Amino acid sequence: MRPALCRLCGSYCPILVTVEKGRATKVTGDRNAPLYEGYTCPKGRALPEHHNGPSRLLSSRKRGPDGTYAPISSDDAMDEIAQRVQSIIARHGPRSVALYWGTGLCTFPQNVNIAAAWMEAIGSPMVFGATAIDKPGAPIAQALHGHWPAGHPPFEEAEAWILIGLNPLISRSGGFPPNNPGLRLKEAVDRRGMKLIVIDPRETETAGRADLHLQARPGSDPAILAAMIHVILRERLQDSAFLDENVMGLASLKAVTDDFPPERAGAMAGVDPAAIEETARIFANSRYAGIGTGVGPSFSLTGTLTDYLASCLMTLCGFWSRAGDRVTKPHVLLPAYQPRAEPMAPFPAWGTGERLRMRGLGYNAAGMPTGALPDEILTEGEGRVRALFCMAGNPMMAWPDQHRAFAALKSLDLLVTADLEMSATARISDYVIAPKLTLEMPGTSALVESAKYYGHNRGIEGPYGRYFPAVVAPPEGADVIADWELYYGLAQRMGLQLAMKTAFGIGQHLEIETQIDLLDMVSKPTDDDLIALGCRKSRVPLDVVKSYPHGRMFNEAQLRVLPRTAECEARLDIGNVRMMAELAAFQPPPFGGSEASHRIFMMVSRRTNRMMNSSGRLNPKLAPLEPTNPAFLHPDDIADLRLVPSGQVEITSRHGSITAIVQPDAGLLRGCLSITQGFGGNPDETDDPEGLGCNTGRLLSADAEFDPISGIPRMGAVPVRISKRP
Ligand SMILES: Nc1nc2c(c(=O)[nH]1)N[C@H]1C(S)=C(S)[C@@H](COP(=O)(O)OP(=O)(O)OC[C@H]3O[C@@H](n4cnc5c(=O)[nH]c(N)nc54)[C@H](O)[C@@H]3O)O[C@H]1N2
Ligand SMILES: Nc1nc2c(c(=O)[nH]1)N[C@H]1C(S)=C(S)[C@@H](COP(=O)(O)OP(=O)(O)OC[C@H]3O[C@@H](n4cnc5c(=O)[nH]c(N)nc54)[C@H](O)[C@@H]3O)O[C@H]1N2
Ligand code: SF4
Ligand SMILES: [Mo]
Repeated sequence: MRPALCRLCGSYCPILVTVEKGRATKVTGDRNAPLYEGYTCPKGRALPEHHNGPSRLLSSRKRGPDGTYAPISSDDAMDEIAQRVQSIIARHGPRSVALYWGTGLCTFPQNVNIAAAWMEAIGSPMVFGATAIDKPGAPIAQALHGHWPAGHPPFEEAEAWILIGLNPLISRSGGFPPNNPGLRLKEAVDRRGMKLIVIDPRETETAGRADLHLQARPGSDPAILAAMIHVILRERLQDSAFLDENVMGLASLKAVTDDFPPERAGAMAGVDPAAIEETARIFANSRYAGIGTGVGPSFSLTGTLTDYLASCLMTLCGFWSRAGDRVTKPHVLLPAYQPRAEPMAPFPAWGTGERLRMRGLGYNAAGMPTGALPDEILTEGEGRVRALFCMAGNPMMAWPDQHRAFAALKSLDLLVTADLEMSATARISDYVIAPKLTLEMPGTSALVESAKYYGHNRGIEGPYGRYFPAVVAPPEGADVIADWELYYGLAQRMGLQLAMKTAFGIGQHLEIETQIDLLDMVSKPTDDDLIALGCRKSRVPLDVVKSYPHGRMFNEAQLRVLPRTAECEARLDIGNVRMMAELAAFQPPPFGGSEASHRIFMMVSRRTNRMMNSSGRLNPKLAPLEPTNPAFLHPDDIADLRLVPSGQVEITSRHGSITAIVQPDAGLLRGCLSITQGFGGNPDETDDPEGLGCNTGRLLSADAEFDPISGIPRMGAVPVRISKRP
């Protein structure tokens, strides 16, 4: 059995892989690895099928004139793509080439670094990622509020934890410890008596374990958080000494939240005002407490304000590590960094980079606005995107507004997708590049260390470090390349020098200067060379980390927070003008109305245990267990609408319509419809709600409503009508 990390999602669980005749045959949790206690999920345990399943591409494909796909060698594919992209650049300029990377980046983060290096070498700033249609408000809020580099105390010291639109027992996502969230929750709630408070319209797996579940209406979170601040300031529960020393903007925050007494917020959110008061008191009376935010508020278009107010709550109560405290997230594979008990000042969250041609959008702290990329492809004129490279993402399943995404991708002169299978996006691509998969590549735990840059409560706690070699070779006879090798191969053919950038921070908030490494363009580096380059300044030398095959807690790398320096003038801003104006004008989306004799429901998204977004739907171990994505409704709503469980319903928004199978969920707030994304087929394929499921992206519009900074379109709290299909 060979030790490795599962890299299907950002949790990076340690695993043991049984290898027979050169193939992975079984995956279990690795109990000898620290922090995770042998934890895995069904997706991780299905890694052998991910690698060896019948749908895996063992060679690249090229689309012929009749629309069918034929194998092509990776070298020939790179020759042809290099020629085509050069002629597109010659005619239309480098901005006509765009890159989109998706969640498969977890496999080997250097893949994106090299693809981005190629984009820089050709001179195109059009690099888009899935993070801009996920929680883009988190980094933007951090820019507006400022950052506390010393971080927060460890989770095991928290006396209360608030989860807002986040379901870590299933998503194992940031905002809660990613290492074995079930056990962390049990230890905290059952053994330590930590108070868990969940704000979610659904009684999720996590909410079922909470002390308090605020079953709020989708899109109402800012009102609840503003009322919590109201209560804390009214009852003087804030940490005034911390505020005096480190913070500005208190008067503005107080003035605006004065207008959010719990009664008003409770009416907006549909929750008991007493529960909001109780939440505020539990939070502020804790020695330390934390808040995790998920995609719920982000999709409801309140992501930036929700994350900003969550940071304000942390700051009001001074829940940040102080001089002398142990640093909760010390560096191991990241370069040495000594935090101090002082703020890093707010910085501009937008307006510093490339502008899009539409909607006033541009580069921001969350990257380029992916929600507007289809229109950059469709809109005529100079700068129009004509070629798209899609790496480890599946736009046809993931981009909001599926019909528009389809029209955009079909209109491209060149679409190159790297995917392990003929995904929905692969099925309309000119070239499909077959990649090496995760067990076929070495890796490190650097990603879980740097996750802290994407939000204060993300990433792993403690001085944990891990390296592992590839576990298996690609199947015999396969012509598969690492995702990064496509961009390296194109650069070689185009005579370009690549410079790999490794950044330690986000936007302009950099703890440590970005590292730039020129790649040898004659003799190709290996996966391990790229890892070594990225770790060349690591706090613990990579070779030392390598000598512990199951990973280790490098306690010798543990640090204490140093005191504030006399010169530090930076202050965290809890009264940002734009955020205060947005809060003052805040109104939640209308809930429970009716239109033309139809009740209006609010559609919200949920994740399922066996799929990673659209990934897993062709996995022979997982797919039969999760064949479709039912539309969940409260049983009383099912009865009111005279529907029958497992019957077909038509769901219609202002922008589109899909057919789904209805299922009861007694824990769902009445008036909501909860459904998983990433299912269904392409618009030119036959709808099959029972076999393929349905694509909720068809109910969304890319431009009807969107966040003015990140450009994320409304993807949650979407008004829909539901009717029975004959
Ligand atoms: N309607 C709706 N839309 C949504 C969401 C929603 O909840 N509702 N969620 C949004 C969110 S949060 C996100 S993050 C995005 C996700 O957007 P995407 O990342 O674009 O979508 P995924 O379905 O995660 O696609 C991952 C793809 O990568 C492939 N893959 C996996 N590993 C590798 C690898 O190592 N190499 C390569 N080349 N490919 C690999 C998988 O087969 C899969 O096709 O979708 C967003 N869109
Ligand atoms: N098993 C599994 N794990 C995954 C993924 C997966 O597809 N499957 N996807 C990965 C990805 S890309 C991401 S981004 C993360 C996401 O991880 P999470 O952020 O935990 O996402 P969800 O599990 O969809 O939980 C979102 C919750 O928000 C609630 N909600 C909806 N609207 C609102 C609102 O306006 N306010 C509040 N307070 N709640 C609301 C929903 O009911 C739902 O329970 O998970 C990652 N992990
Ligand atoms: S939670 Fe599941 S998919 Fe994510 S890393 Fe762990 S085993 Fe893999
Ligand atoms: Mo995501």
